[in-house]
Amino acid sequence: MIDKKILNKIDNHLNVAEYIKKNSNFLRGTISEDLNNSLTGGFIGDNYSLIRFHGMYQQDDRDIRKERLKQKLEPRYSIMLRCRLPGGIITTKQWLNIEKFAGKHTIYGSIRLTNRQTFQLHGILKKKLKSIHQLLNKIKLDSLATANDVNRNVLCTSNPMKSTIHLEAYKWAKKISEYLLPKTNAYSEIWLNKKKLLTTDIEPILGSTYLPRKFKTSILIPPENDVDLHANDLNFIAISDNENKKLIGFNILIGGGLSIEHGNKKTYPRLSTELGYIPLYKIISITKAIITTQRDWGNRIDRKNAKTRYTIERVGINKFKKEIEKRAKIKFEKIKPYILKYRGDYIGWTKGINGLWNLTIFIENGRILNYSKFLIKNGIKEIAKIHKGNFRITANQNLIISDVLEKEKKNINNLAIFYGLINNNISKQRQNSMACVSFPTCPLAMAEAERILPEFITKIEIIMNKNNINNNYIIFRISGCPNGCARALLAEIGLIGKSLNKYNLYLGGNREGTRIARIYKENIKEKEIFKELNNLIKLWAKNKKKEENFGDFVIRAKIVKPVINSVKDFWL
Ligand code: SRM
Ligand code: SF4
Repeated sequence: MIDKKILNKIDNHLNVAEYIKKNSNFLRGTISEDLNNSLTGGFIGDNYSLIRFHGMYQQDDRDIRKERLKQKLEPRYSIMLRCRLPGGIITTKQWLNIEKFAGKHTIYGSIRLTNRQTFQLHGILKKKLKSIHQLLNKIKLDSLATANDVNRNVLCTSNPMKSTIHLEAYKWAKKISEYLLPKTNAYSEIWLNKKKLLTTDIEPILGSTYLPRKFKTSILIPPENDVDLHANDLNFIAISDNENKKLIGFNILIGGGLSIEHGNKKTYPRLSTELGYIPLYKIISITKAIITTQRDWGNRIDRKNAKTRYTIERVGINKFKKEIEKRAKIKFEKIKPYILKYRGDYIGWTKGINGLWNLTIFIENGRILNYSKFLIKNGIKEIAKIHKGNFRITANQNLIISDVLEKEKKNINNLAIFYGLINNNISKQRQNSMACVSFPTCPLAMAEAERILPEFITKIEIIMNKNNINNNYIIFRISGCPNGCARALLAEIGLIGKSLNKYNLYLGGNREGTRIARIYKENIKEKEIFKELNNLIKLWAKNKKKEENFGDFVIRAKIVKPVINSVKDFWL
């Protein structure tokens, strides 16, 4: 661990995270030594941060933290592991292996689907870490680069129902993910017991100090915006030929992101900016140019200002674009027309144009667990045993049993009904709501999110019923803190945790996910939240134009001013 005082003497410019990376020997640190240290359940010093590059976060159970401190015990440390799963596709064989491990070594045996199309395993003890990495390796998965200053899990529109180009788009998500992976051998040495290579590590794309901050990439197939493109640094919008049969290229959009800090006006959410269109063969050179420009130009002094969106605002979008064109030796063509319409998943059975069936299962909070009423986890396991296709995790924390043959459908349907995976009573409102993990595992949580979402939705459902609009819905999201993991700033109604039981209430995002919500009430408790929602939903039900959605209504009715250019007007 580097002494901060020494650091300041050496250089008082770069932030500490930069020194940790620089001195990590290409992400090795002393992780191996820490693994053998049985005096603590956690990782010490720089390793706390370095294990993130390997896809793991050190956590403790916040519900019992105070009690353990009182008893002079170390917090109950354990590790959350996040898998790398570009486009969210996992084979049923892989699933069965993961589910077996989770059953033995995670909190309540749970698997948590995330809104970046992968899964997290919470509560793994340090001594079990090598086994999970070796298992992942055996089934051709890994958790490399799912956290910290690298390109994260690459998203790809998940619903295969309508699109002939889905498979091609997915292949690109995988290719980009692999292309941008760290090249260091550290992961293999530490977790897979592979020998240290004699050659020197080099990181031709990410560089020896990796990126200034996390970097997020998405591929989306219009009109779906299920991946919420505006939460990502780099976005590829799929463009197909005139017959909509072949992928021909992508529109490129950059600089999206949602995290803020309460009251810190130097932070702001930002929508992605359109750069232009590129044909398929230029994808890799464009990807490299964009990520290396952010690598070289991103702020390494202030981490709160280090993401691509801040770099773009500092240097100007035109300069950023020119640099990309120079590095990639290309000229962007004009953006090709596209429309965005939906963000949700199609819960239930749908038939793809390839003749295969897909069953999208609604998973509340993405939490795959055996509940007392429904054995969700067992149900998915039983389906995995007989299903010949794949599973797909969606960016809305749901699961698709994809590419089901006609002859398989009946058996899968029966299992899904038996285990409560098909439930026609789930309202549209519930389907279009989302929360982040928050308490008890997230160290940054300020207020509850996942644990209170179900009950908050029930209250919204009651209000909708009262106003005879129970067939309608409002995109509703709760983030436990302003890091904004549930993408609450792109919701029609968003709650962002301020402190225990208190939230800021945001209104005015739209259904398509192309408008940022604005703060309406600050620091309010549940009772006040529902008093406000009661009034607002009643007003909407009474005064809305025929197809007018809640987010558009609150803008038209001047309940909140629209956020037009978030860089300038988000904090007004
Ligand atoms: Fe997130 C940090 C959970 C999507 C913005 N996020 C965290 C950590 C790892 C807390 C930490 O740093 O110790 C949370 C772990 C909680 C736990 O116990 O599991 C966490 N983030 C999640 C997940 C699991 C939420 C979910 O319920 O699905 C999502 C995992 C995605 C994945 O598989 O990779 C998740 N996080 C997001 C998103 C949404 C997205 O990417 O589409 C955002 C907002 C978009 C953006 O980046 O602007 C997001 N998470 C953050 C931030 C703020 C980053 C920033 O730019 O400042 C942090 C804090 C940080 O990185 O310092 C954070
Ligand atoms: Fe944790 Fe905050 Fe992200 Fe929720 S939004 S998971 S509380 S970091």
